[in-house]
Amino acid sequence: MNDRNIIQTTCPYCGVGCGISALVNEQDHQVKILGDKSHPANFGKLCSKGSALGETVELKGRLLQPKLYGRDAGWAEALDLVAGSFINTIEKYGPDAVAIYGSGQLLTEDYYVANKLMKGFIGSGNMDTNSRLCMSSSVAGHKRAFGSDTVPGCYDDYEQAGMIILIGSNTAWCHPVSFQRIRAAKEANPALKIVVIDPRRTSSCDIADLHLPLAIGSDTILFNGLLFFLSQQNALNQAYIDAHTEGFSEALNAATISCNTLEQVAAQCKLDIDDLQCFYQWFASHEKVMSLYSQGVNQSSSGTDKVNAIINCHLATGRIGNPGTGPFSLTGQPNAMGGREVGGLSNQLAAHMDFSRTDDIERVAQFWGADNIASKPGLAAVELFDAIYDGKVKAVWIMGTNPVVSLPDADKAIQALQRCDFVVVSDCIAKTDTTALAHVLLPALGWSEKDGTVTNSERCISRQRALFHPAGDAKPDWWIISEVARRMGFEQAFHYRNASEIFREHAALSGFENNAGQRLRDFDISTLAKISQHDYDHLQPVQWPVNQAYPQGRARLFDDGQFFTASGKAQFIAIEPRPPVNLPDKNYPLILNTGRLRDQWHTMTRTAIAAKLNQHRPEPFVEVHPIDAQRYALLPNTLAVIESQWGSMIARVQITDSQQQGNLFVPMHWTGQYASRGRMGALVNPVVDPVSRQPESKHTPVLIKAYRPVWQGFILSRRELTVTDSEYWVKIKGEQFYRYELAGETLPEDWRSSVRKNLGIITAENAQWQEYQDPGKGNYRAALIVDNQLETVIFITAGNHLPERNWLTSLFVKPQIETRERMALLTGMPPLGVPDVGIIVCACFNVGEKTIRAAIKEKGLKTHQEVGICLKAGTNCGSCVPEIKALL
Ligand SMILES: Nc1nc2c(c(=O)[nH]1)N[C@H]1C(S)=C(S)[C@@H](COP(=O)(O)OP(=O)(O)OC[C@H]3O[C@@H](n4cnc5c(=O)[nH]c(N)nc54)[C@H](O)[C@@H]3O)O[C@H]1N2
Ligand SMILES: Nc1nc2c(c(=O)[nH]1)N[C@H]1C(S)=C(S)[C@@H](COP(=O)(O)OP(=O)(O)OC[C@H]3O[C@@H](n4cnc5c(=O)[nH]c(N)nc54)[C@H](O)[C@@H]3O)O[C@H]1N2
Ligand code: SF4
Ligand SMILES: [Mo]
Repeated sequence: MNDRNIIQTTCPYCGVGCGISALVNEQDHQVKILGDKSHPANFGKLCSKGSALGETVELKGRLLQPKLYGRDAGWAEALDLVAGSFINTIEKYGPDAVAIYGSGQLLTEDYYVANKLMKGFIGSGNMDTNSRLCMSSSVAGHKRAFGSDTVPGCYDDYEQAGMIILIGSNTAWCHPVSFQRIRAAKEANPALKIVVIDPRRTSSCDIADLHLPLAIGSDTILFNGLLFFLSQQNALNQAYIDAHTEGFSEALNAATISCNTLEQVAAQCKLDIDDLQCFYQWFASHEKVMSLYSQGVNQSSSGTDKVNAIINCHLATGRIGNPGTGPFSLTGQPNAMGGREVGGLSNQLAAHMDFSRTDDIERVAQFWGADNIASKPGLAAVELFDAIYDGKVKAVWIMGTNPVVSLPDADKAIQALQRCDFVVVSDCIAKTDTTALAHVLLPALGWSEKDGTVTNSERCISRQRALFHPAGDAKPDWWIISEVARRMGFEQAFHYRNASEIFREHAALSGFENNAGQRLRDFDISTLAKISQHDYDHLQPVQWPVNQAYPQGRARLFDDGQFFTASGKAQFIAIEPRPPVNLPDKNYPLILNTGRLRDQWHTMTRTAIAAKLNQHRPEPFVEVHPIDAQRYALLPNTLAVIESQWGSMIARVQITDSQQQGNLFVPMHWTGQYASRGRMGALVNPVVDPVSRQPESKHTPVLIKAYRPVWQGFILSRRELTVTDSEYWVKIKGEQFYRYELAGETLPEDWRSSVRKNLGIITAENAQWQEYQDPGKGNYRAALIVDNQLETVIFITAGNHLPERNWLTSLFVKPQIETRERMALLTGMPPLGVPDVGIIVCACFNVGEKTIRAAIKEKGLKTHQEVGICLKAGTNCGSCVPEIKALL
């Protein structure tokens, strides 16, 4: 490989938006991933997920051809069918009977075209996106306070801040490269105070001076309390309030009514009063405060109020727009921000214009040459799927999202799509829980083939560049949408030949009637409206606005105290705290909280392909506080059923006091592709915030009880098997093997024939079986060796004891299996003298827990840095440092 094969692109996962230098080997379809040292989001650093991208570009499992009602088809037929069905539905039932449900994982160009088609030309507002489940409370909160959806600050502020508050954000796992930057800032400046506000003690607490484990949903009380405290302590910036804001006294009044003593706030938030006071005092005494927040704030029935309660405190102290200060919404998806720029939410129109102003509607209609533009907002995600369920929306096109996993009340979403007349899904992966329900499947390019732009949390626009030629018949999303639009009769408006044409149009719209002097709209990249193909191809990361006043982009907004409201002043919002909707009761006494794991991305369609990323947390689990575990008779590592009024799941019990009593936590990632009963969305409360329409994903009343299968076991197999007939199964891809965790409710008469027959395990001529059966105890163990390599191991028991999987799994990468290993196989334990690495802690360098423990003990290691020097663990992305510290 030489320099010519190095392509600069952007990571397709989180909103940090890290730059990647990809060393491409087109011939072998392989790519080596390195951090791009010149990219301002990461300066060369990557986390475990970004580093493992090379393992996800394989073509196995990709959707490579259009499929119509289950059969392969060509593009022309597929596009005609989609266009024809949409036209027929619109003719019969009107434009609001069709919808597009998009995603913050589409590129800006894709997103722009989808939105333009639905709102501009079909004439319905029914284009919404998974960002409704993600950022819509932030969008709504920003608009209420600033008159625009503006993230004022930037990553450089981390180093300049005196205090950083992480609110409802597990930054260590969800924005790892930003977290490493904050950690480094703290190491360089130990006076930097870090406060984590999260009901759970997460890995992000590793660098915290203070952790406030507040009651779920009580953030508005906490920040109202802070506003009142600041006024009591004379810690307000009255000059700023007077000059640049409106509505302060109403906001303070509301705070005074609801949250006027520390005791009251502490009791309602279930916090220690000294900790609360400490936080308030630190906030009062630090001039440079940043509030970083994410889904613990947004995903709530009072999400928008939470956002404004936080912003209120920044406005009251004038801490916004200047280095090291400000509220900072950490965006989730790689292009959550780009989606907002093009107007992907059903209440938005385009280029930060929305349906609330008729002059916006006229302006966009004029720019697009659209005489049929929608005039009112469309349905928001949860309501959209309700409307599909009710038969009001009859044709839907889903792009780049997996709603039957990620929506609340997700079983209802399945039923909705089952009832729907016409379901189109564009995805790059063939088998997902949502593609399973599609009438038409359209193959989209994957990350490594796509070409366009994304915008990260700090408003930085970066290029994603194609590393490989398109796989199979896959096409860019913008192309697919444009082709359908043209077939629907909108030839003129969708005549795009490449992504840069779309980008230029998008940039031009942002500047259209947006004269800098008039301060109409924050989003303005008009300088890029005439960008040449060459310059687009070489576009370097740039933070919007990029206009006449700021041709090189702008790091911070609001430094001049000017906002995009009618008066030019920021608005305080009076917050009346409300409890979450649907509280626990005697039937459903616990609260289910949901969220993310370090090494998986959402519904696992891509991260679960990388064996490396499946090691950290291989199975769906539920975190339970020790007292709750006792109360509900749950033992560690056994299975439990969790039920809400909407649905149920099964997960492995993990008992931990990082969880509050009364709360459970499950990861959001597992789907029907990887687990029989792991879809947590089935349980989740479908209540939405009244302003943002964002669902309450972090607060569902549930019950938990032990699940007692008749038998349980696991299979490790070099080849993929079909194991779907046991009640509980989980499939995990490993390094040259597949692991299946199983449990069932009926014992077969004979394991031997049952297992071999049902699993279709080969018995080649040169295959050697080892077997042990103890029908009395219900134990069955078997190993199959083919050509001196381990092919399959099976461990089943009607009791509780099963060996750990680590040593057995390590045998699959060995070219030959040794005699002493073969002898030990059915014990499941390594022969004497062979080390067992334990559960993998460091995914980057594959270092296991037992290896780290042994090194700590034998070499007397005292710090995570020493562990790093000795074993390399924790020295790449650093996301496992909290776990290494816990082992120390
Ligand atoms: N590894 C990984 N990283 C990701 C993703 C991924 O799938 N995997 N997804 C990306 C996306 S799209 C997003 S949106 C972000 C999300 O990033 P985060 O928001 O950081 O992730 P979550 O784990 O969903 O939730 C964060 C925390 O909110 C807490 N929380 C729950 N309820 C409350 C509450 O009422 N108040 C407060 N203060 N906290 C509460 C939870 O306990 C949880 O620890 O991550 C992005 N990064
Ligand atoms: N209970 C609960 N529910 C949640 C959350 C939570 O914390 N708790 N978080 C919510 C949040 S913040 C989010 S962002 C959502 C995420 O939820 P989803 O959006 O449903 O999850 P993904 O797995 O990211 O789905 C992306 C899909 O797009 C496909 N894809 C990837 N790239 C492309 C592309 O370029 N083009 C096309 N056409 N397809 C592509 C992938 O294969 C995958 O099937 O989940 C939400 N749901
Ligand atoms: S922090 Fe990790 S997942 Fe997020 S953009 Fe960077 S490398 Fe990708
Ligand atoms: Mo998200």
